Amino acid sequence: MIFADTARMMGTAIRTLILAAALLIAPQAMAAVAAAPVAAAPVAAPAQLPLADTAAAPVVTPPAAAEAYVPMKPTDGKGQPVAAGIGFQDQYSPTGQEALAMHNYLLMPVITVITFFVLGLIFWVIVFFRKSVNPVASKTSHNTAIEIAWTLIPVIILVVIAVPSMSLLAHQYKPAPKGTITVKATGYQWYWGYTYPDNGGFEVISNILPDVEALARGEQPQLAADKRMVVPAGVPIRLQTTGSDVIHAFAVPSLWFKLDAVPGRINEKVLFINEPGVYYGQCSELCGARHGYMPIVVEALPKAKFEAWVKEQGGTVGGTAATPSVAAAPAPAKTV
Ligand SMILES: [Cu+2]
Repeated sequence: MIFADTARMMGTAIRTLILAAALLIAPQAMAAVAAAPVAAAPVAAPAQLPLADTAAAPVVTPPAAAEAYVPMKPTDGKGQPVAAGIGFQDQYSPTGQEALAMHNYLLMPVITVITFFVLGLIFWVIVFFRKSVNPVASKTSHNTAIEIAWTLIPVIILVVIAVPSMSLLAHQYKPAPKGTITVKATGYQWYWGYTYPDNGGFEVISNILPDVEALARGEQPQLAADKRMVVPAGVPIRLQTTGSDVIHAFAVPSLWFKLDAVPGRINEKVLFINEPGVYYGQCSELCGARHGYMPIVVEALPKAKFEAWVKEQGGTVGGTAATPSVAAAPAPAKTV
């Protein structure tokens, strides 16, 4: 007893001495000594730590890491605006490519030719028919040949434009074939919700990311969202839009897709994405204070990866209750 008491007193005295010395030496040293007793005191604790680690490891890490969905990194210049760009974004859907080709090879040449032709006529008149050169104006009021020409040529131009135009319009509104999956985009003030009625009906709520976080993820500010609308690539998707409060519009320029999201009704259009990638858009109907802060991020994945993502969200694949596994239970809470 006496020995034990003496030992304890000596221990306290030594510790006090060390502390005093440390105070004299340097503040850094003091911090080190102050930390030392904390680490040294629970002698039994370090022995338990590895035990706790090994017990927790198989439960937490491996299942999550095995099939975990990782948001795809966007490709520069693909599916998003480019700096100083003045034309359309590159197109990644069949109708988009058709429309872009029509714009580039039909509309732009016609517009350019007509503009320069009219500009030329104006200059011709200014130069050759000004008062000093042509003091006596012509009294001609009718010229059958010219009148037929300026009626017929515009008609031919309009017909030439109308034929591919109607065909493009028809392609854009072609109903979805049977067996395609449906995705419903709901506009809320001010975020998007993506529902997968053919995959169990879960909804993914998508909010804008702060600029700093967007940049950290390699995405453009104002365009990145925390959750994406994940869809399969290379298959037609029946995309429905609706609004929950006011009119919004679901628009993704690089997929040639724009459809109003109107409360109380469903709009529908086929979305076909040629290849996997990340495609950005924005709400395109003035919908209130934060209208400019509800970006759309569509991530197209190969079908198998899309199905893995669906399961991860707690959804089902192929119309049947594919895997109502343990992992499926907590997922809906995660997505909302
Ligand atoms: Cu909106």
